[in-house]
Amino acid sequence: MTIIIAVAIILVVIVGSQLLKIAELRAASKGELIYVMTEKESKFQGLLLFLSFFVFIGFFFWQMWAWYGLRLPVSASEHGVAIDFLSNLTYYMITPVFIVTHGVLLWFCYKYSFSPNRKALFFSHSNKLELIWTTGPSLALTVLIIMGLTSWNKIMAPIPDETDHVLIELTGQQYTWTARYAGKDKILGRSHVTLIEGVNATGVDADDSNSKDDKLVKGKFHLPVDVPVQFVFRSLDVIHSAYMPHFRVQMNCVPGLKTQFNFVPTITTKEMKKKTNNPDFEYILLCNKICGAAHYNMQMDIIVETQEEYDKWLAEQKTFIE
Ligand SMILES: [Cu+2]
Repeated sequence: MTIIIAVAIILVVIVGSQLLKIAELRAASKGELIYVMTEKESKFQGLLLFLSFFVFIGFFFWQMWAWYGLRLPVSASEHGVAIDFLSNLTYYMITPVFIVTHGVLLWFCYKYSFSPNRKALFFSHSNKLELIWTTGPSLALTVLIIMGLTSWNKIMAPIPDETDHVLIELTGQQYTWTARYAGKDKILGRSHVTLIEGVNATGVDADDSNSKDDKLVKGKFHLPVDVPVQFVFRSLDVIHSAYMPHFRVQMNCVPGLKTQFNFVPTITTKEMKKKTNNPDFEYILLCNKICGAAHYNMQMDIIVETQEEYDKWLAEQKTFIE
């Protein structure tokens, strides 16, 4: 079957090129130039381009309609609401511009298609136009950038020590995550790659007294709802990226340095199952850098629950020394 299709395609190409040659010869015998477009042909091509605008924009809206349900559910973190707002605002601003510019571009292909009776207007400069198309986008971008920077600064500010919070270190390595809870002292013990050995897969320093109550967790980790969570990210090998889409969080995990992010989860897993009408819903931590062959499998479930449920779960986890 493959051979037949291949042969058919080759034959179509040969027939096509032969037809073209015949047309060339026919035109040459009449003294015409086949590659010079007539006004009629040009108008027709322009019309096709203009009509393609409706197909193109139609497809654009069709995609929005067809895949609307695939969007992330409502943000499950405080700062995520601001991120969603900015993202939506950007779309509301660029969509009309996108449609109008493409409409004008393709309409002009028709309106100003070749005509032997029209001389092209030489038009090199207009201060007025330059001013309009420079200040317009600049103003729009300034608004977006100022709003974005303000949100970013708020989001990226570390949690002050005096605020009650949970401290978790997430370590990425090919192809797994380890979460380390700071324990009762709320301080993560020292860790270093040179200490990685056997079960101590993330190199926690057992001699540091702050390490003694640290808890290492694999597979899934829990968060209390409405409590700020400070994350510290590390990597043991290549660059990974901690991606928690439902909380609108993504941060690179870079070997040799620590990165941070904090957020307040606002919706428990149970509530989200109801909201999304999906009894199997789970929050998830994914690696979002293509870090190697099993990258796709580098993930952890996140359970957001009430403070009591969280305390109970944490008490059951073994400390680093155990
Ligand atoms: Cu990875």
